[in-house]
Amino acid sequence: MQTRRHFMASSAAATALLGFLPRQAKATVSFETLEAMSASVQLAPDGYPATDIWGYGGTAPGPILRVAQGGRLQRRFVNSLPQASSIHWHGIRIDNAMDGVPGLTQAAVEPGDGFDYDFTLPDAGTYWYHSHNRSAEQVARGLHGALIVEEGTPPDVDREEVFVLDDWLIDPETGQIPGDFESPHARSHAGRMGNLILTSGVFDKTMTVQRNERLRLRLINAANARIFVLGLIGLEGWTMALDGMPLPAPEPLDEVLVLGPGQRADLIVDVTAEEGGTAYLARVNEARGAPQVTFRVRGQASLARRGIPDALPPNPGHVIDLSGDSVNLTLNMEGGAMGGLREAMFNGEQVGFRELAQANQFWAFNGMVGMPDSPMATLDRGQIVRLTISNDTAFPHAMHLHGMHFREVLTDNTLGPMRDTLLMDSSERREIAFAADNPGDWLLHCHMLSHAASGMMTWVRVT
Ligand SMILES: [Cu+2]
Repeated sequence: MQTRRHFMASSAAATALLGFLPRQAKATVSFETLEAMSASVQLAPDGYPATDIWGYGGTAPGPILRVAQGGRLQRRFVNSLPQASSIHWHGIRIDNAMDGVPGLTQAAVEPGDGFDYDFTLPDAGTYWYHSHNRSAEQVARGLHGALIVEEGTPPDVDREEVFVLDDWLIDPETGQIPGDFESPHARSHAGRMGNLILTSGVFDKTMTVQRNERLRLRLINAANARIFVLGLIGLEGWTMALDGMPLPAPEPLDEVLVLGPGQRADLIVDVTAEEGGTAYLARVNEARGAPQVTFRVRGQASLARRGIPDALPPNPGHVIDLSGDSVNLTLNMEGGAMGGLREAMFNGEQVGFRELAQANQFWAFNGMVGMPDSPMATLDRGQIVRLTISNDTAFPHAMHLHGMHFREVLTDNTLGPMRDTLLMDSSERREIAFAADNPGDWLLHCHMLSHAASGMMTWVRVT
């Protein structure tokens, strides 16, 4: 007869076995991992020291993730960093639980822990993923990468290139990233600017192309604060999509393309420079212009250029109809150096600007500094929201809404392109409209990451 002791021992063994087996079983179907880890990489030009970074898979930017439109992205995020972290999937119309915002949609993933990200991707386009914990530090250390959602029928081009634009702050003597991620000056002014501008982790990115070759360029501004002002030299083309979303018709790019932090653009360009010549994607706001990407033209792809490309197929849904009822909201941005902010609510108390500065906080949304406990608005699912944003500060800001794209309401009451990040100049007042059609708690913040860390953060709830 089985003794009680024997029974307990064997049931404990059985429990242990049961506890063990499912984990084993799960491991065989587990997601591919995306591991955030330390690594040493050569970012600076040859002759300079290598740089210690934090990167997904040990590279910066991380691996390009590609998924078919309507498909599913499944990754086990493994945090091998010395800090807690999370991944935000920027611009994705995502299940709220997968949005990667610690304290709002999930707990930060502690060192040594993991988190399974699993979501569908309804919209084709150029997106990106990045850390959303201590992001002013973690994104600057390299935790970002491209997320490409491919159309069922891709446009007719000869090749595609993904260019992640970033600026790194590197000590040229040591090659290392200075640890002053909470610099009061960066926080209170334009944000943390780098001294080494890279394209997909490469200094002076150069590639060989052919005359009349047609390229699709997917540009992503992954910088903490830098605004890229870009132009084409020896290339001619069109803006096809902004922030992932196709424009109704290709827009000739004959002036500059401005990309604020977090923003993306899809271009189709033809190489028009002569054989043996050089073409550039260039930063045209710098003295005499500076090459972002250099294209050496060798040979000829065809005798003549092709015609104007067809528009990219529109993404499904995204209806913003202003003819019916709407909820009207306002967001006043105040603070920063030379901003004249006298006082604001911080941690439940009204405090003066000097006291805020001592707490290393500088910015307010509607008189409130930092992430409020309650949402700035609770919206019924499906409501149309019109949000007027006033930038009463001396600096530009890149306002990013999670979970839903918006369109700008232009002065003639027409709607601008669909975006997820709006770059606003100092003293501007702009209106955006969106359909609150994705339930959950969604962040609305400045994508100058030092600004987000020092006050510019709020959220809306869609019920
Ligand atoms: Cu800002």
